[in-house]
This record gives sequence, C-alpha cells and structure tokens, in this order.
Amino acid sequence: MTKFQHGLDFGDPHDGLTQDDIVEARTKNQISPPVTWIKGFLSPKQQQLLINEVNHYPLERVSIQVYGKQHLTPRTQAWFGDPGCDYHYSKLHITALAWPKVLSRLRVKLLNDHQIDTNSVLVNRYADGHDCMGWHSDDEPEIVSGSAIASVTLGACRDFVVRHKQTKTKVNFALASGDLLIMHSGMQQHWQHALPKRLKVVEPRINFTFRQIIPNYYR
Ligand SMILES: O=C(O)CCC(=O)C(=O)O
Repeated sequence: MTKFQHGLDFGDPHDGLTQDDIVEARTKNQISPPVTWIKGFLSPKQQQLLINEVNHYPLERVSIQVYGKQHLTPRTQAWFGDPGCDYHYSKLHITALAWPKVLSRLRVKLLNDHQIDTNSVLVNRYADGHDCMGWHSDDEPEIVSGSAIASVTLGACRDFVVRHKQTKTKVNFALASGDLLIMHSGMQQHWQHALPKRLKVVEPRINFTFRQIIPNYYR
C-alpha cells in the first residue's frame, strides 16, 4: 500500500491509496492522452472541508462570447490566484480573487504530493446534469506552455471526455468526488476536453482546475 502524503494542515492523513487507485494513461502512442488519474486523492474529511468553504465562494454565471454571440455559461464559476494572475477567455477578462484558506492548502498539497506548481485556479460548479462545459483546450497564451493542469472533483460523479484533435479518438473518465486528474504537457496541444450534459445526474458537482499562469501577462 502506498502511503498517502497529505498536505500541510489539510485534514487527516489517510493511507488508503493503493497502486490500483492510480490510473496511468501516459503517452505511449499518439492516441493515449497524457493524463494521470488518481482516485480518492482527497479523503472524505478533506472533501467536506472544501465543500464547506465553496459554499462561501462568489460563484457566478458569466456571459461569454461564442461564435460572435453572447451566452450565459451553463455553470457558475470563480477564479482565484496570486496577484497579477488574471485570466482571459471567450472575450472575458477575469481578475484573480485572493486564495481562500482551504483552497490554498489544496494548492500546497498538489505541490507536495505531485510537484505540480500552480498559481491560480478556476472553480466551476455544475448545479446538476443540465450544467456542462463544451469542447475546448486550456491553451490560452497566459498559461505557461507545457505546464501541468490539475483537476480536482467534488460531489456528483460526471463523465469527463477527452478527444484527440486529429484522430478524434475519445477517452472517457468518470470522475468521482475526491479524484484528481493531472493533464500533462501535450494534453492541451493535442487533445480537447468537455463535460457533457448527463440529464440523470441531480446532484451538484464542483471542479477545480489549477493552472500555472504567467503573472502580469495582461498588464
Ligand atoms: O469541470 C470539469 O471537469 C472541466 C473543467 C474544464 O474543462 C476547465 O476548467 O477548463
């Protein structure tokens, strides 16, 4: 059994992580997405601490431009990060809010456990299976090229689908509460990802995508 290295002051240590929980799908050939899936990355207690905090986040439905038309996003969101780590997508400029306490501990845990160094995070809340996210890559110019993006899930289990840009090969990850999916270098260049609608899902899901942004890119 692999010992679980918990982050500083972040709930109880738990040592229930086995090799079977770590699903590697690293690039062996062109049609294998460069990701690492770690089931049960967060203990139930760590998940509860985060959920309690998320309830106080200023999550909002924002208006974005898609093919020249304004749309309200089918989910709510908030963006946190270090000063100067603003984010720009679909003609929307988002200024980073200061790190909440538990979220910043999760950032440290990603660094300690998996050497993933990030300075910002997009939080998305999907109220139920009607909320979703369309096909895209996280390839905005302010994201440090080739840096890993870490995605942590809380709440309802939802399908996270990735699709190769050329071959259109699809791979599905049914991400459950507490799971971590690390998207490595090459993922955003060669693959897109989406969170499709799943109308039978009635519970909310919250997702955190931790990123490494070039500070002051837009200043
Ligand atoms: O909620 C998810 O798992 C997807 C989030 C996502 O695609 C993103 O933040 O770019």
